[in-house]
Amino acid sequence: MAETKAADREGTILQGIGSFYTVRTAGGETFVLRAQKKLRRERLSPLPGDEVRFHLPETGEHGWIEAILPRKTLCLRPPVANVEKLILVLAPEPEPDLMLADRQIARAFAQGMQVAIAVAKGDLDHGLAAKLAAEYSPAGIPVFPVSALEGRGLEPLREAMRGQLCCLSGQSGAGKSTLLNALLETRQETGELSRKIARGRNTTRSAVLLEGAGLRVMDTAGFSLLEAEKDLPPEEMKERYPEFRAYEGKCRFRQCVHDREPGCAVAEAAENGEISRARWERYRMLLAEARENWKNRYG
Ligand SMILES: Nc1nc2c(ncn2[C@@H]2O[C@H](COP(=O)(O)OP(=O)(O)OP(=O)(O)O)[C@@H](O)[C@H]2O)c(=O)[nH]1
Ligand SMILES: [Mg+2]
Ligand SMILES: [Zn+2]
Repeated sequence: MAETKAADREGTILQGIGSFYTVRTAGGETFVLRAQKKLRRERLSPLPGDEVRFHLPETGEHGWIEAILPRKTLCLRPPVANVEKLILVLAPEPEPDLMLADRQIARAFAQGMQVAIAVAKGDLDHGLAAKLAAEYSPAGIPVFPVSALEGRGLEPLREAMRGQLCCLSGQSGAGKSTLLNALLETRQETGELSRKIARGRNTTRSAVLLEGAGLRVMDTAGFSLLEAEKDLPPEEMKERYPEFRAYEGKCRFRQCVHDREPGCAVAEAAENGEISRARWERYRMLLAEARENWKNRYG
């Protein structure tokens, strides 16, 4: 019989730490692998969520990731691959930065992801979820009030997450890891846990894909700044706002970007509350920023 090379296998990256990647196969086997040099050379850094081809050595040592299979979606911040639904976690504290939320939502839509909002720490404040629902439901973004502390609202959120690779994202301290523990009934490190062991604030450092309760979810590190996109034509910004679609073609000017041009149907909808006025105002700021970046894109 002819000599056979160790068979190629496939799996999903759960987590990358340094140059080591934890990969799980469909059969549930887990391996710690390194990425072949050519992948690093091509700047194709493997990411959590990536589907990869790998091989195992005949003896000892770790195996090697040989190839990253084509990605369905790519998120640069947090850096994760193949996410189908972004679950934005907002909470009464830290105070939600809705401009940051809108930037993330816009990029998720541009990647073809679905978006949902989880309003965490419902035990602290009961008004935030209603305010966010009013702002985001015209965009078709469902809002789920939850409290990991009280175990409330978890099942409707689980229901919305089933069958899709989901990613929890949001500001540091919003309660992502705590929420994920409640959803999956696991124990990831959270802010509180670390305070107990007196190592200072020990929050999530890198993305990790977890599975359980019929869910596949990534926990990610919180952040508070999102660097600007340099290569976005400003007139494409409006395509990332699902709530504008019903008014497309109804503005006076065919090239209207809904920045308060005369006879703009979107501006009118925002003025009379058919869509969220606050979100439209933030859209206009993001549009101004996109114009500025576009002008300076070769600089
Ligand atoms: N009152 C209340 N506090 C919560 C709840 N969920 C989380 N917290 C607290 O919020 C703090 C931050 O929680 P984490 O889950 O670590 O937040 P995170 O979003 O994962 O933060 P990063 O990993 O830094 O991005 C901790 O002190 C939690 O105990 C909740 O449902 N109610
Ligand atoms: Mg965390
Ligand atoms: Zn318009």
